[in-house]
Amino acid sequence: MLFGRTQKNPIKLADKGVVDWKYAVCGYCSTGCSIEVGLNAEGKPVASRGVADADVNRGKLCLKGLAEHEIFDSAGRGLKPLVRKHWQDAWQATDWDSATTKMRDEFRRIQAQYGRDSVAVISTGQLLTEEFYTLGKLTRGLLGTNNYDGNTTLCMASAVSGYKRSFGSDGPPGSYEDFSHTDCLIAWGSNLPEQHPIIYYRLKDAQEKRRFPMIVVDPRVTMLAQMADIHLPLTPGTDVVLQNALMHVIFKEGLEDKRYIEANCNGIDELRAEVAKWDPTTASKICGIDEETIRVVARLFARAPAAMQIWTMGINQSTHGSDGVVGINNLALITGNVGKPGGTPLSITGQCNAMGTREWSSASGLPNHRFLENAEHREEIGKFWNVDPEFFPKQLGLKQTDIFKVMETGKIKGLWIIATNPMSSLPNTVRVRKAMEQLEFCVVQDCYQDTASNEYAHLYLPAGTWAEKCGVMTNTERRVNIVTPVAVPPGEAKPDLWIFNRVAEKFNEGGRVKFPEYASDIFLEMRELSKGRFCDITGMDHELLLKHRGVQWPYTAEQRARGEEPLRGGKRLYTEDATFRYPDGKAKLIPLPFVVNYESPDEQYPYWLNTGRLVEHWHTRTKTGKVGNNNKFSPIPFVELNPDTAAKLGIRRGEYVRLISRRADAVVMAELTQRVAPDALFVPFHFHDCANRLTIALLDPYSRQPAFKQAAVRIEKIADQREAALLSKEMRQF
Ligand SMILES: Nc1nc2c(c(=O)[nH]1)N[C@H]1C(S)=C(S)[C@@H](COP(=O)(O)OP(=O)(O)OC[C@H]3O[C@@H](n4cnc5c(=O)[nH]c(N)nc54)[C@H](O)[C@@H]3O)O[C@H]1N2
Ligand SMILES: Nc1nc2c(c(=O)[nH]1)N[C@H]1C(S)=C(S)[C@@H](COP(=O)(O)OP(=O)(O)OC[C@H]3O[C@@H](n4cnc5c(=O)[nH]c(N)nc54)[C@H](O)[C@@H]3O)O[C@H]1N2
Ligand code: SF4
Ligand SMILES: [Mo]
Repeated sequence: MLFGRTQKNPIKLADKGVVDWKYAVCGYCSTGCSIEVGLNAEGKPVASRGVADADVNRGKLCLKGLAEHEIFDSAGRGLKPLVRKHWQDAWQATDWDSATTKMRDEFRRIQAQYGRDSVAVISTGQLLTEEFYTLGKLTRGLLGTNNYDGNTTLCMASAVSGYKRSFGSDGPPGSYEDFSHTDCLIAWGSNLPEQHPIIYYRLKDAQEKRRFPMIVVDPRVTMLAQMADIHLPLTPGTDVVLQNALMHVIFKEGLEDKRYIEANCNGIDELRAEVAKWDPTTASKICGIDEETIRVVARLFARAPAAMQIWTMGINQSTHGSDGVVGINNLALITGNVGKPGGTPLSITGQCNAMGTREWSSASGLPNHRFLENAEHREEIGKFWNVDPEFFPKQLGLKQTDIFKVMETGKIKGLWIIATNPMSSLPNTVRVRKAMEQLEFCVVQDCYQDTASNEYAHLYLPAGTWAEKCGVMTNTERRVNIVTPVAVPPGEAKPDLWIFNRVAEKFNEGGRVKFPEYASDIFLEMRELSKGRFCDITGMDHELLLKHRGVQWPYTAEQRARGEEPLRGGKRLYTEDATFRYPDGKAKLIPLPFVVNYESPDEQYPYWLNTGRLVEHWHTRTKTGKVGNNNKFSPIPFVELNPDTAAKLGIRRGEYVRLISRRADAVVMAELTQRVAPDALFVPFHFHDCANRLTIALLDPYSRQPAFKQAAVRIEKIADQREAALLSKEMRQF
């Protein structure tokens, strides 16, 4: 294949002998790029390419998507179910029937001895939606534990909680298309070019066509901050103060949208009373942004005909996570920037199917945003599943972060971990280890056998991954898209759906509850449950999703019958007056008082510890650590350190240093960069036994999401660099 000018050094792509291309959605981030995987004559996946006619990515992929076919055949894949008596024993191979029988017997024994909720189930944002739905039915309908949650509590919980508090329901109201209509954009704690490269491409493309100002709020000079018109490097954890000050200016200068507020919002007086206290002079002393800049940004935002806000973990992962989201919603509501083209508060989701789990997994209640607390919902789902509604708990159980705390006290004895790696990804992992050691029976269901969490398992179930399976995923903009099977799982590994169905058979006395075997049939079942609801997918089926490269919800049977173009599906929510999900149709403006309730630097631990991500790696590196073209960019755990601080401490670039927090220590390589302020450090959390040995398990009071972005540490020089290198290597064996 030739590109560019044929006369001068044309780029030549290696011919990989692709004979067939198969369709999928990327299994990494929530952007939802459409991918085609190329198979050679032997049927082996050998290439990945973006799908040109897919609206999301328009032919493009980032470096993770481009190498995604390499994960099928990567090191460490689980090939057989494994069992052992104690987690310190050697593994013994077993067969699926014995494995699932053992699982039922152990979970039932533990429940009989310690109560129904003494078994916990921890799921993820990285399965297919039909798998989530099946797991929810099995957990809520048969296993019967209320301690069922997912890693989304580490990720999107604050966004969900903030949307619910402001609008009466979860559901991001905007689309990527809004970038093409907006006149001003504020990005709160989000580093799009690295974490959502193709959403960033959509933003950049729109900005080049219609110049609009971009304001980035982030203590670190991220790649996005470098592209910003105004960068606000605020004091960590103080976003709510800045939001209050922006609203203060907007009200003081009469820039609010009075008509919109009158027609759509409750609580304006209470909000005004709180923000009256946050004049820019007072606020700037706390958030570190000077008063004049606060005024300029407030005016830019409020005067823009359409203004948009996006955010990710810089907001969600804080003790003010849910409040930060409500603050964003407040700003959007008082300026009338909800549900209109270019005017939206759009939470940028994390994992490929974090949205699918919110909609269908029942982890936060019952399917399709139904609540356990609602008797009608329990009745309706009980009837539909053929489960006695009295079997359902009447209140939501513990969130993942609380489950681990309770586990440490010995009240939870059984655990099923599915497609998540909490030994690496939870804060304060020294404590997580103690919790895991208490377990009488732990099942890990993962596509890799060599994960840190599997160290503590008694039973390991080898799963297929990504396009070794079939089903749908929902992306950040509510687009439901399909993964078709490209490869078969290796060895005796099986798709998660198959595993759930086999486990369900063991719990399903007399076959009382129906568990369809195929994803397409499960989708039809979900479709029925979505009729007339907010997330209505009655107009969709697998074929339609494939044809259109995904369709945004809501897309109803009526829309389809009318022949309405599916791509126009659900571009925006709350497009008309009084369509919010509270009974009177109005949104709530919620005042946000501010208290410092997180760890901040002091004399003993003088540096802010900020943790996050790199473009080339995915979370705990179970995948990207094994793909050469990802891992080579950063194979070693490191800390970003300001050169002035390094000079003060006598630390040179490339030297190993020890970081120490009140929890534990970590040995990392020093990378000197102006990206971080002199009193701040940034450590990527991708490496096992590194960042999360240092982080603190303080939680947001509403969402129970951890404050991964704020902790205090000190730095120590290490005299023996050879030993430090060995120590650091030991720490990254996973
Ligand atoms: N390459 C890659 N992409 C990914 C992922 C991955 O692992 N690798 N993971 C996916 C997932 S699950 C998620 S959740 C997303 C996360 O995507 P992002 O949230 O964009 O990524 P992070 O690096 O976790 O954090 C974002 C920023 O928050 C900033 N921040 C820290 N403290 C504060 C604060 O107090 N206020 C503000 N305003 N900002 C602050 C950090 O400096 C950081 O730049 O990425 C998704 N995409
Ligand atoms: N310090 C710090 N910690 C953080 C964060 C941070 O910013 N800072 N971010 C948090 C956030 S936002 C997130 S989302 C979490 C992520 O944390 P985790 O969910 O723990 O991280 P992953 O490495 O994505 O774990 C997914 C696991 O599922 C497996 N897997 C992948 N695909 C499949 C599949 O199809 N089936 C099965 N059965 N298994 C599969 C993978 O091998 C891997 O072991 O980390 C959180 N932790
Ligand atoms: S931007 Fe996200 S969805 Fe798109 S290719 Fe990269 S990792 Fe995959
Ligand atoms: Mo996440």
